[in-house]
Amino acid sequence: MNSSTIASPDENEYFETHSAPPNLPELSRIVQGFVLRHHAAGRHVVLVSSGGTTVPLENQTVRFIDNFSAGTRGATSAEYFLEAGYAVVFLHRQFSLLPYSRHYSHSTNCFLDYLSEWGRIGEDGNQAGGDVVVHSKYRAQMLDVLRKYRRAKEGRTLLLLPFTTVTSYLFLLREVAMQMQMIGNGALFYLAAAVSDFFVPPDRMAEHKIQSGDLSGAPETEGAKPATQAAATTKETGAGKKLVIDLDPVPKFLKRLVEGWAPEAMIISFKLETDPNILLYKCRQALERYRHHLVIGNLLSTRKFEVVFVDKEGEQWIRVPEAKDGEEQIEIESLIIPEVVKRHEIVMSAKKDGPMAG
Ligand code: 9Z3
Repeated sequence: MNSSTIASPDENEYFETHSAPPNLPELSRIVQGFVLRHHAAGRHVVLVSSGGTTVPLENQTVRFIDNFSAGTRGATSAEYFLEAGYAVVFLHRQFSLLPYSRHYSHSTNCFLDYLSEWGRIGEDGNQAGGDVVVHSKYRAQMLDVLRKYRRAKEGRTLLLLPFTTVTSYLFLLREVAMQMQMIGNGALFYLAAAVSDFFVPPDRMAEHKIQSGDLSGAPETEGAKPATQAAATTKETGAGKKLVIDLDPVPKFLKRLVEGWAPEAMIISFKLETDPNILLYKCRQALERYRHHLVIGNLLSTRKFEVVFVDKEGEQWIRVPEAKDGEEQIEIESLIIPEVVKRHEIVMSAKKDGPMAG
């Protein structure tokens, strides 16, 4: 199916009125090569999206709205997919957590705390000809991470694609999905990124930094939108200026992904809530609305300890067992990924055996 045949006016308008990332054609070629190479080697390919998207309030962006996500879910999941033999396209918010380096980059330790000095003490009492080594306490764990990282690097099984804004995320998602179409249901989408639901349309976007102070007497700003047109405006309240933001809804791209961009792939989305009473309802609603394979629900406060898989058969909770004394808690992704892989295999074999086979 060609995506353009089912594109809604909203979707078309979004892509027509926003600029694609300038390096999109080059990235597209890189993704194509990556997908083809791994498919030829008999590997499945998963797109893992990770981190939050931003919504700029100004063209020359000083202020923006962000979505919560450190990238832990995505980066950790990517590691377990690589362990399970998948090639991973890691579509992530720039500077959020990355597979492997996540163990050191965002820890409460400074990375220098993992290191110690080793060497000879010179005559002046200072270290002379010394070396920097990993602190013995961290050596075994770091060696394990290093070996996995090297394996991914040597096999070129991890492709990093950064985004910042919701627009760059959507252009990249569409492009990668189109390239992954060639591997049919060997493609898996694991959408853990926290994607903005609202945006500022380009025709209502301020060019320059929105001013909170008094500008009377200042030279006129080139490209300024009249207050009536701008999506973000300041209003005098008497007790100071108020910022009023009027955002449009982002078109429902998950629907486009399922129906047009990657109709044969297995698609998994995440649903984040804070109110436990509505989590299951919202997961079922998403499944009903987009008709994809699986929604993984999680609550902000317990996301590292429990998630719920919701599909058309029902729901299944996955919980991290309590750690015994002195033991480290296991990562919930070490339970999520094997379950996802199992379900992907079922989807792939069902298609093989189905009426369309052959
Ligand atoms: C998630 O629910 C992720 O699991 C988290 C991961 C963002 C909670 P961290 O990166 O957090 O480990 O800190 N992602 C989906 C979030 C989202 O915005 N989903 C939309 C929704 O819930 C649908 S695409 O409506």
